[in-house]
Amino acid sequence: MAALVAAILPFAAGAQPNEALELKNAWVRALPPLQPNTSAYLTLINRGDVPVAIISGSVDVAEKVEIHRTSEVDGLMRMEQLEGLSLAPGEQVELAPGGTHLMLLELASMPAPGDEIGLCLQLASGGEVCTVADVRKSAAANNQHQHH
Ligand SMILES: [Cu+2]
Repeated sequence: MAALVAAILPFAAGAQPNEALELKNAWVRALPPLQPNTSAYLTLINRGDVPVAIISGSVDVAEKVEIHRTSEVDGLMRMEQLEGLSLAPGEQVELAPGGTHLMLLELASMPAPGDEIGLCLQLASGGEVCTVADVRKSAAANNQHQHH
């Protein structure tokens, strides 16, 4: 086993791949307080020169984070869990309502609008990228006022 590891290691000694995932505009949807789960959205940009694979996420307010995709099947909106998300160098992916999102499961308590939540994504490379997500009721920051 030791010989095998030694044989593989020098392979990594060449040009260091530059892995750089940028997280932007992260927000968490505030739902009624008794809901056990909610969702988080953000923009992912691969600023590096190698592909980036996201394999999981974590937040301090929920037991579990899953990567979900919403799609319409026979006129019904359904959520499907994804194994992960991959971004090619330069690629940008929007996680937004009605599409791909992060599902925050088994919340300790529902976050309130105005809260800030630390959100991290774990990468297949072993790295981790973190950001701060704002808590809001809806996608548009300038659309906070509900009509009566
Ligand atoms: Cu979901």
